[in-house]
Amino acid sequence: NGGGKGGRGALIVLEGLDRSGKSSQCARLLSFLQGKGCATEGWRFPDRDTSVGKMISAYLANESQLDDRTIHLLFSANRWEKRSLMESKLLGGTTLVVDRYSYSGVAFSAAKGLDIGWCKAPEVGLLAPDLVIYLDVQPEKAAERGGYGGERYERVEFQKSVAGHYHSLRDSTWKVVDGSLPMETVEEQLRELAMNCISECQDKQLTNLAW
Ligand code: NYM
Ligand code: MG
Repeated sequence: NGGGKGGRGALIVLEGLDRSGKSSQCARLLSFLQGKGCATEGWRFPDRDTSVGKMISAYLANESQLDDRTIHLLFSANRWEKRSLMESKLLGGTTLVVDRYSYSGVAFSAAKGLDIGWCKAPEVGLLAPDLVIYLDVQPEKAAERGGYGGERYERVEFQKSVAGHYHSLRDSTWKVVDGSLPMETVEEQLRELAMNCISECQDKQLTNLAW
């Protein structure tokens, strides 16, 4: 791992609107850390490979209809079904770079009008990230980036509301990076944030989301 002291891995989460550049930056960060010889895996939520993930994927593709609270709980269940594996990877010294996490869960559901407290409740007890990097891009700018992929939620007005809810979730683990800067500049900032986080969290205990 990063410091070679046999400490735990870091839980690093990237958040942001659709088309904010998260997936590209996750891939770049992952190969950078792996190139440094740091044990790192790239994860993403929703994890569409599980049976719960397949239900989520069908919903996002508008192939199925689900009640707003039902889909919220499925997104949460999709994190819960991965919790123990995440924990063992982290304790074994592997850093996880995760594309979306509980903050997406809360921000997107709250943007539909669900109560924030109700949205947060099922996330309590999941692993708390050591670092949340929010890629800040204006909803209008994000929409210009090659357009949306046709999934549910990919509309500018809705994304504006999501952005507002993300804003209200910011806490001390968050670092906001200007996602409208050139890709290489963003990449450089992420590298530095990640390297600092990895070395700082080696001796820190893994905690749970408390909300
Ligand atoms: N999304 C993602 C949620 O609504 N709740 C969640 O808990 C998570 C993890 O799913 N528009 C939304 C955000 C995205 C969509 O994500 C699919 P992606 O990163 O495009 O696969
Ligand atoms: Mg998407």
